[in-house]
Amino acid sequence: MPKVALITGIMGQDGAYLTRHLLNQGYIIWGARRRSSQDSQWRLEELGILGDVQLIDLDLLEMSNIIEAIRKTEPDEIYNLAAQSYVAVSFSQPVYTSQVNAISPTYLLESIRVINPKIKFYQASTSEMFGNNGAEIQNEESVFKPESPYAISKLFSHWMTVNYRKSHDLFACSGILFNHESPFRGLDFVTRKITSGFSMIKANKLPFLELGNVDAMRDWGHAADYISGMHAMLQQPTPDDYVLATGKSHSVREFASLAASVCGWNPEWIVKEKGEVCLDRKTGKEIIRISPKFFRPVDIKVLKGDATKAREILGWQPKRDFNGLVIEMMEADLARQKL
Ligand code: NAP
Ligand code: F7E
Repeated sequence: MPKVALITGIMGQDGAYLTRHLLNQGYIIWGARRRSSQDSQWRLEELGILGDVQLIDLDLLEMSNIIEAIRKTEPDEIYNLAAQSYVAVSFSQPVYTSQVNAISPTYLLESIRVINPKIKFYQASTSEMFGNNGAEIQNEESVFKPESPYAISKLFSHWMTVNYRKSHDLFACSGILFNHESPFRGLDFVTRKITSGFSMIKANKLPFLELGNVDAMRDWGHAADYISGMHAMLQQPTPDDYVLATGKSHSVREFASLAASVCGWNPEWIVKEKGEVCLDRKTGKEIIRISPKFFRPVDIKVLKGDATKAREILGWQPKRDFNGLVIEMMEADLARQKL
């Protein structure tokens, strides 16, 4: 009998890659998506797998949607990827963020406990939970010091997942994933904002790109690599929590400089009276302006993850590196502009 997986957030970046991965493993996929007036199916369409999944309407804020989805789909595994996933937005929508990211996963866990405690559960936790904890590198034992409503809401659902495992014996795992990107990344996250913005400058549709804190450093991996780790967590004899990360950290400035060079520019960062800018040295054209609009009330300076446990127990390790990721994302956005 093929296994059945219910994936919340199937229309997001990770949902699309996870669906492809599980289809390749012979799973039957139920994709939970919320109603939207915008086209959210494009990732599954681009991967050519939209027709291979069954979709079910589910807004995480409606407990009845969750109960009905679990009853109807009878899953072996639930991957909870749906979230208000924008850290910056969480500062202006803290209550909504907490409801979707903290309370809704609790609805899910409680529904599993009541309907069928044998269902395995994956919770999409995040490196943001570590915040500015002062450690050079973070693993499963590191101190959590969340710095945004997003991180706080995710820490709540992380501990709720751990608690349901301990108190109700659920097979519930928390994947503490560091930033992972791809050509399917949402347009507001900095990596895709850069690659899509640069492609629009090249196509003469945008004069220059505005960014915030370019000195922030993140451990950026490729989303397609991280999906197999999520699946592997639910295939172990016992449930546990795992960090997935590359172990290398780069600044937003490095990401933007490398993406600029893929576009054929020669980037030079200089401080002008109006603030810092990045120029193309060959033409003198401004390609980036630093704007206070995109700075956060609190930001995390640097994140770097230690995925030793995932490597040793899950046999997981990332295949793609930072340079390859930037080049792939930049080339994909140039191709989208037919450049
Ligand atoms: P994403 O592209 O933003 O996808 C999130 C999905 O959640 C979207 O499809 C969204 O639907 C859906 N969603 C939001 N609110 C919902 C609600 N109330 N009910 C039902 N669905 C809702 O995020 P991602 O990058 O794939 O990340 C997947 C998960 O991993 C998220 O939980 C994120 O917080 C977490 N995470 C991500 C990273 C990363 O670097 N990517 C790292 C650590 C953890 P719409 O399509 O309608 O907006
Ligand atoms: O910001 C800086 C910004 O929004 C990265 C989510 O998937 O990963 C993601 O959260 C850094 C921050 O991702 C702009 O201040 C500069 O320091 O791409 P981001 P994030 O906040 O790291 C974690 C692991 C998740 O769990 C989240 O769901 O880049 N930055 N200038 C900017 N960021 C944005 N978005 N836009 C800028 O203009």
